[in-house]
Amino acid sequence: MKPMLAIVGGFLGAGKTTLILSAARLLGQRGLRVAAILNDQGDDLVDTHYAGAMGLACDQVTGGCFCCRFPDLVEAAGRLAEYRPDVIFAEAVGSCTDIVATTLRPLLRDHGDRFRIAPLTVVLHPQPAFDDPDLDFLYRNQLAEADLLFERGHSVAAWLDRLLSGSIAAGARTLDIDYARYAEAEAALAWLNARVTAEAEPPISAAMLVGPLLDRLEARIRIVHLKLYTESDAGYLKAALTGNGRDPAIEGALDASPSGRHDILLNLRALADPESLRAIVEREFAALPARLAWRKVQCFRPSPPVPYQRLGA
Ligand SMILES: Nc1nc2c(ncn2[C@@H]2O[C@H](COP(=O)(O)OP(=O)(O)OP(=O)(O)O)[C@@H](O)[C@H]2O)c(=O)[nH]1
Ligand SMILES: [Mg+2]
Repeated sequence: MKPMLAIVGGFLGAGKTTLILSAARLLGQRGLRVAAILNDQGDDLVDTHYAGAMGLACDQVTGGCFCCRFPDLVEAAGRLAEYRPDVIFAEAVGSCTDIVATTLRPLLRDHGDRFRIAPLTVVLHPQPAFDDPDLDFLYRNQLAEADLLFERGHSVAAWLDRLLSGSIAAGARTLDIDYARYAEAEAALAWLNARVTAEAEPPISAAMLVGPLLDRLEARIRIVHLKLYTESDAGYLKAALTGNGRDPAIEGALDASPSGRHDILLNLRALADPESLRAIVEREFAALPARLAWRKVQCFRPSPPVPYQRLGA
């Protein structure tokens, strides 16, 4: 049986990874094997670490979205097919749209012999609308091309049943989208991915490290999605903020004991220019009661989308 390849799109922080992980658990209970492809403009992805830590077979496409890195997507799916999964979920970059024309239809045309191509799911963002015109543009286009919508709080099992039923057409709606406007909207965002080691003497708990850091970053940055994943000998902690003034979502060992070393992975998407974003992040990290070693920092604006191919209406 060919594995089903199911693309899950939706805005930054909408809940794509959360949905994929819940779906993987449910399918696992039904005796099915699941794998996932995560996708981002940069590398060092919190989502991949997290999904891997949850025991999911994962691969990733980095350095651009599925549309611009189409051959990488096909390769990643081919690698995962070796695990003989029943379903491969592929999470698109949260600022990406026009997925039907650039990814789903080419998959249907050229790779339908290896994969059963599922309808495009778009996860609704908990915020019904964005007051920023660039974010609004991206989000509206994402919704317009969905074959299936998933909304938080609704039944994951019911969504899966529809996804797997074969009764919903895949790639039914293509967009008529202005790529110059699309590029401009994405360029309003800045991406920052950092890997930092913090050594604290006396040892400090992850919660004591992360809590004040989130407060300080939130006060200075227009956050679209901030994900922070920290590991120490006391366990892991994942914190996420999907906007300013919201409560962070925390998972993992919030009550973990103090530790002398924390390996931190930060993925931050913000309405900002990359240079100021990086300066703010470095300044606020420097205020931590710990000695820092910056292992890697990437900070950039997404480059204009140039699809590998496009099969319009
Ligand atoms: N309460 C609740 N929180 C959710 C749900 N889905 C996602 N979240 C939270 O929303 C935040 C963002 O979820 P993710 O699944 O990381 O979102 P994403 O779409 O994968 O984000 P990007 O990969 O950055 O585009 C996380 O902190 C989740 O815990 C949900 O169904 N209910
Ligand atoms: Mg994600």
